[in-house]
Formats: sequence, structure tokens, C-alpha cells
Amino acid sequence: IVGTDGWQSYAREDGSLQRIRWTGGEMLFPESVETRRNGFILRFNESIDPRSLDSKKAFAAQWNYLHSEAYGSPEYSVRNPGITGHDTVEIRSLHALKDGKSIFVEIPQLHPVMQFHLHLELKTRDGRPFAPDLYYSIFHQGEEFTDFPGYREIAKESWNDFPHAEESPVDPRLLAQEAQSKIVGDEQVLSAIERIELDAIAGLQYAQKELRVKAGAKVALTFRNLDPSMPHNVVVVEPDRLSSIGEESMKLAASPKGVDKHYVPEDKGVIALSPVLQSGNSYVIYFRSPRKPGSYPYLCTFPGHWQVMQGKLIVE
Ligand SMILES: [Cu+2]
Repeated sequence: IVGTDGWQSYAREDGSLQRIRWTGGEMLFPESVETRRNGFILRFNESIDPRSLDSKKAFAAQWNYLHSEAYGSPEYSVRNPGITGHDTVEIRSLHALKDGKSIFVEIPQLHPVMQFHLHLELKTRDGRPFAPDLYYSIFHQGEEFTDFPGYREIAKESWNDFPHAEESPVDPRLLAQEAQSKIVGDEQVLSAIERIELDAIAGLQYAQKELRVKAGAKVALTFRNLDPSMPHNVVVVEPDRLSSIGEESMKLAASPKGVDKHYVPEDKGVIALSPVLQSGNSYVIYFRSPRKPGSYPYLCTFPGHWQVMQGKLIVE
């Protein structure tokens, strides 16, 4: 097992895969796949025993992801869009082809889909069992394959296209916070506002590990993303809520709704938040600092960052 220090990694040191040695074993694997209108032509690196071809022992399933700006997506049924889950797909027959290494997997209702899982239970010609799990994204299909016994044309049922996310609404918490800017703005002339700055920089970190404000002060926190390589945000939280908000933010990472919430969980422990900023952008957060002095953590809730990307707001 090796780790490398880079994007989305908690590794502290560089690492790499240096060498792979052949230990003398054998490996059975698919050498090529051709996607046809009515199934797959698979070629393996060894001859397959035709007697081992049994469509009842084969299994196929399909699912789509939701295309969106979110980080990740659940797996959605193709037949029932919006419902999470996989659809099983009928495998009508399996056929050995002339070269001995290729088989045709007849799937009359095969169509474009983001993920197609095919499980086969085969034997090589010399009797070794072989149960590959193959995953394909299907975008284009070649013409109907007809060169097998029992072929007949089967009408294609209609299918649902790849799903797409709707436009994202603005997070209401940000709107409420932005309304604060008007209140705070009136007091600018009185210099009654505390101005602080926080920068996200390369290496999953904030340039300022610590910020200081007075208790109960009106604060304008200018957050800048100076990291050229990835998006970041900042969320100031109650002292005892750091881990739970961090953990919850990781769950949002798997949800298409996560991006609308800027990966910030709905939690009373959130004191102030910025949206997720792309590289080079800035955002001013207006908020009132806690009345109770103490050390208030801030963290980045962009997926994978929170455990290392933190700092402390010291309220005095
Ligand atoms: Cu970040």
C-alpha cells in the first residue's frame, strides 16, 4: 500500500508505487469489449469452455449518476429516474464465438447508460473457474450482432436519458448573512466594525491559523481563496461542534444537494459561513462574534478538507 501527497490526500509525506514484480501466477482478464446494439462481444486472454456458458449464471445491472456541479452523486435507477438503486437487466443468451476466446453476451435492451455491471461465471477450456465483474459506461453502440444461433430481432423499449441537476438556489443562510451587511454597513462611519482577513492557500490550509476579535463585535471577515488549485470555504463553529459538523459535511459530499449548501450542514453550531469559492475569488462574511469569550474553530467543509484545513477564531 502506498500513498502520495497531493490533491485530496491526508498523506504527510511523498510516496509512490515503484515497482511491480511478476510472481509467476496467472491472470485471466478481458482483452477487449465491443458494445453492440444488442449486447457485448468480449474477448478474453484464454480460451473459454463453451459448456460453461449459462445465461442463468450471468447477471447484469445498470444505473446512472446525476450530472451536476456537486461532488459525487448517488446511484440512480434508469427506469425510475430520481429513485436511488440499480435496475437488473435481462441477459437473453451467451454464445461462444469462433476464435474460442470470445463470447457474445446477448442483452436485447442494452442502451446508453453511465454504469453497466456485468457479472459472468465461466470456465477456461482447461477447467479453471473464472468469474469476472465488468463495469462499462455505454455511450455508443455498434450495429446489431446477428451471427449466432437463435438470433431474432427484438424491439428496443424506450429508455430514460442521463439525468441532469436543476439550477441551484442560493443558500438561504447566505442571504440572511448578507442582509447583515446593510446593518453593519451603517456603522462603518463609526469605525465600530472589526475587519479581519482570512486566506486559503495551497496545501489545504489557511494562511492565518488564528484570528482575533472582541466578544459581541460586528465583524466583517474577508475570505479569499488564493489557492490556485482548488475550491475552499470557511465556516466558523461553536467550540464543541467541530467534529460533528466536519463529519456531516462529508455526508453532504455524497449528496447532489451538497453543493447548494456549500457542504455546510444545517446545524445550530454554525456561527458564520462563506460559500465555496473558486480560486481567486473573495467574499465578505458579516456576522456578530459570540458574546462568550473562547476559542471558536473554523474549518473548510469542501469535501475531504475539514480534517486538515482548520484554524481558531479567538474571541476576547
Ligand atoms: Cu478547503
